Amino acid sequence: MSTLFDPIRVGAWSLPNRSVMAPLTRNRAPGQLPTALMATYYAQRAHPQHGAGLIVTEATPICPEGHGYADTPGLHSDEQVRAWKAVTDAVHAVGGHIVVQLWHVGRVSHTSLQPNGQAPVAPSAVRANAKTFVFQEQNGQKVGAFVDTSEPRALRLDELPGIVQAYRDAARRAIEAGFDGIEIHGANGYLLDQFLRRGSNHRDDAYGGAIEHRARLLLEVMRAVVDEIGGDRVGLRLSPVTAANDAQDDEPQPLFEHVVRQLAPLGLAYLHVIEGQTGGARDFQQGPAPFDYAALRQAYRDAGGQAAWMVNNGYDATLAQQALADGADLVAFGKGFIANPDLTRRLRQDGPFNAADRSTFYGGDARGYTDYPALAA
Ligand code: 8OZ
Repeated sequence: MSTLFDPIRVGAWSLPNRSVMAPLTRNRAPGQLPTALMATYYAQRAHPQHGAGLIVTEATPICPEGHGYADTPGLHSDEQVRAWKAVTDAVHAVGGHIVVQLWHVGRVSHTSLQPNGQAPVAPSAVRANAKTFVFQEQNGQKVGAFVDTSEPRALRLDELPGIVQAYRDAARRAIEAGFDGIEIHGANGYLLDQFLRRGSNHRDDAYGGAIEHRARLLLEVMRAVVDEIGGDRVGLRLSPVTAANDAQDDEPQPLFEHVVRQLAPLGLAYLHVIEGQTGGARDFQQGPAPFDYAALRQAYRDAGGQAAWMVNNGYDATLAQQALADGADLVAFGKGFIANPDLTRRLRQDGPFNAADRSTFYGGDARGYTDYPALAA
């Protein structure tokens, strides 16, 4: 039987192990530009045996309107492509693999983070009952603060092709920047997830209403990026029952089974599923019954889908091994990789593990970022 420490072929990549560094927002990219410190951070976690078999970067907006948190790095300018190239070069220099997570926050934003202070865009003009992260000046100091999201405006039908094009352009830029591929962020209540769910999508056009309509934008985005860079370099993250960022839907099972059936012909590298409430309870539920993740995977396989199946949320070594035995291919770890650059080595030898310091998750400098020690050689 396979273990977390065995190599695996995923799409276009030969990965040295099955432990994945989950996408983690860290708010250390002033001016929306990746930094040398970020290159160090990712390279520390990229060792083929001790680190992640695959790194998924922090969520990275595809266009200026896609930003919803302070100091997140974008991938919509040539300058950002050049800055990301230093990150991918550093990861590849130690033998690692890295994909960039492509993001549009939709309504989870604040006017102060939008071009010209405009309203964030969304499927419908419904404000998310959620917070976003901004920096405010206090006595000349830059201080991080969580504030309510702003009231969004509904995207017009004629604007949706531009959204799809922005994902396509970002996918092309990702390859130019030296990434091994991309992960589309379809989870956690951001734009694509806002279209999927009834709580945030009140449209009465071809992109709202029936499940087939609400899934349309996500599927158009997936087909566009696959056409641009090839399915074997593309993953997708979903979170079928999360309530993150006010995501709400009473019928997640048929919704997400429809989505994965439609994805089956695209030849994707992987599907990445957050089980339960993001960063919270694994048995979290929306709708009438517990979500059946095995049925979701079976729906995908029955439709001919062959992508690797990546699971995430609260995994430790024991639970990860159980998931692999039950048919998962990859396991993504978040907080574990924040605090342990050599997490895979520590999982293999059963610890010890550094504890993650929550106070340095969002914003700041090297502290709580690149200063977590690896085990001595
Ligand atoms: C934590 C803070 C800000 C953003 C997500 C991109 O939940 C995020 C995120 C997480 O997917």
